[in-house]
Amino acid sequence: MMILSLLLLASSALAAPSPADRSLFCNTPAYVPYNNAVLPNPFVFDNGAPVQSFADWDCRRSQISALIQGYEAGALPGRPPLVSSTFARSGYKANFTVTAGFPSGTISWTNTIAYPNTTAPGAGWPLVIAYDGLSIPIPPGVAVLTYPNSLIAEQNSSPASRGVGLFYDLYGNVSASSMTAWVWGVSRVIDALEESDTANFNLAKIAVTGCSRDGKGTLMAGAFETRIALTIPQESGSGGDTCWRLSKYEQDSGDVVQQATEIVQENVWFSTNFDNYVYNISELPYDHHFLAGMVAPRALLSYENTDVEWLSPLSAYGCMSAAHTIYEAMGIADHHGFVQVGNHSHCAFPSYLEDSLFAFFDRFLLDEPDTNTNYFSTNGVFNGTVWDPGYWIPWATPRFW
Ligand code: MCU
Repeated sequence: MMILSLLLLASSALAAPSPADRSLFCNTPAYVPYNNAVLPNPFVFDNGAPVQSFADWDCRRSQISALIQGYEAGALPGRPPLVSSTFARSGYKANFTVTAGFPSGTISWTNTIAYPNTTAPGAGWPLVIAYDGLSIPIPPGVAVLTYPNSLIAEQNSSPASRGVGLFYDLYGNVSASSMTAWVWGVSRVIDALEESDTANFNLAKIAVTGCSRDGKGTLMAGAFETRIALTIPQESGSGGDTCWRLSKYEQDSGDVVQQATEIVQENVWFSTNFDNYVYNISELPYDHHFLAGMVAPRALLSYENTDVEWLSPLSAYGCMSAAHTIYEAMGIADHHGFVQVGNHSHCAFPSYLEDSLFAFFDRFLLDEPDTNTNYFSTNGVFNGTVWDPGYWIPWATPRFW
């Protein structure tokens, strides 16, 4: 018997791990030594081994999640034991109040919902979660839930807003930045919707959007909350769909853009740990193309505005071009859109952008799977700074499929 068990042990130790078992071998440290001025290659593991398949990417994505939390976002807590909601509807409006926390204490906040004034589809309404307030047009047949993210974590200034808001009333003095706290709150809204008999949403069809600082938060939500089908950050600028390295390059080239050294002093969107890296950006073993890549294979459509130099226009285009390689590796480049124009004020949405926006809505929220979503473009107005993809994106893109 003893010999038999020894034999069994030996043979299971020698067998190649199945894809499910491989996750057991996925190491996800929060810090890894690194130093490279150009954009890091998303297609190598922390230990330098190549990432070649969807199964590899599952592990790589977990590594990226750990790194982003470790270096700049702080730790994202999971679902607490208590999550519940109340729902009060009047006509096409409703209040959806979420309560979440522990037996020792909970927090509550009210989200407002606007329903379409037509008959609900059998599967329930597709839903857009709008950070603070909506600044894009929404096509007919989609409901909007306005999420009071600044109540969950304040974002007025640094350091005054640090640790202020409902999330911190619940968790105390933790590493999570305001943007991370907002992700947690979005996840609790979705938890509560999953358990609500009355709200009537199709939870396979959830989008999230927000502009500017709330665009940064939107990208974080799409990256960390996999129940979101479509992520639409609008003019998120630095700390959003731009890369720290490219914003530094733009600034060093003479443009006045927001970069890491400024952003950590201005507000509390990042953890205090990020202060240790803002003068040593090359030491980050990731950049924001990895953050955007965490959204894949789900849909991501970001808008940028070259009229606002502060938003770091070259950085946004370069960073999203780098993120695009992750969608290309998956064979779904058209799940990732980027549209960068000028001639409008910050967070305005000119009507000629509706083609791309509604195409993404049609395809990913409104059951029109054949819609063309190939939208990846810039007007190229980079204030004289030169974009050199061969230098910044030195990797070859693998093919997972
Ligand atoms: C683009 O988002 C921010 C930007 O990062 C800040 O530097 C600036 O103060 O505010 C922008 C914003 O949120 O505008 C509404």
